[in-house]
Amino acid sequence: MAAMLYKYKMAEFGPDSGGRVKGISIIKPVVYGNLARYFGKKREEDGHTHQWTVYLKPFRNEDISVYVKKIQFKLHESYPNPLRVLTKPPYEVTETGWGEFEVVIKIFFNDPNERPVTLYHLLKLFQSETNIMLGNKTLVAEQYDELIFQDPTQMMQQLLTNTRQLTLGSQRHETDFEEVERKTLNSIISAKKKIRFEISELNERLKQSKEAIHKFRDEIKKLEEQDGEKDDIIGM
Ligand code: SLL
Repeated sequence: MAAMLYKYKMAEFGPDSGGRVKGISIIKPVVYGNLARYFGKKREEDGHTHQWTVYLKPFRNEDISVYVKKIQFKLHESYPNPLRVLTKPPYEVTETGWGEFEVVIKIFFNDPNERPVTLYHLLKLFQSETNIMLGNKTLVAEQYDELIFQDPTQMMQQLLTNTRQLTLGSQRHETDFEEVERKTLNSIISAKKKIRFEISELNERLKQSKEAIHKFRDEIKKLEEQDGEKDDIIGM
C-alpha cells in the first residue's frame, strides 16, 4: 500500500509529470456571470418569473476550447439535471425560474495535469430600484477574473499560447470593464490619500503624547529630587 502511494505521488509530481515549464505563468482573463429578464408577471403554470443565462467567456476574443475541455454549471437542485456540461462555446446555460441561488462553475482543462478551477456565481434575478427607474430591462451581474496557469506543462503552454479568435472582431461585454478599472483605481487612490492623512494625524498626536510624557517625567524627577533634599535636611 505504501509503495503504491509512493508510485502514485511520483507520477503526479515527479519528473514524469508532463514536463512542467518552471518559472512562467500564463494569465487568461475571463468574464462570468448572468443576464436576467423579468417576464413582467408570474407565469401561471410553474410560478416562474424570469428567464436567465449564466455564462463564462474569455475577456478577449479567443476560442478557449483549445485548452478548455469542458465547463460544468451546477444549478440549484430544484432544476432537472442540475449539472449542465458544455464542451464547446458558447459556455452558457439558459433557463427560467423564480429564485436566486449560487451557481458553481467548474472549468476542466485539456491537460489532465492541470487541476480544474471552480468559480462561484450568485445568480441574480431581481433588479435594484434605480435600475428599474432607469428602464434597464435586462439585468447584468458579471465579473472579471483571471485564470492563472503557474508552471504549466509543455502541452498546456502550447495550448494556451496557440488560441485563435472565435469570431471576427473583438469580444463584446455588457460591462464597460475599462470604466470599472478606472473607477476602482480612483477609489484606491483616494483611499490611499485618506489613509496617509490619518497616519500623519496619528503621528502628530503620538508626537504630542511623547512630549507630554517627557514633560511629566522631568517634573516627577524634579519633585523626587526636591523630596530627597528634604529628607537630607531632616536627616533620614
Ligand atoms: C430561494 N434558495 O429560495 C433559493 C432557491 C431556487 C430556484 C432558489 C425553480 C426551478 C424549477 C427555481 O427557480 N429555483 O422550478 O424548475 O430563493
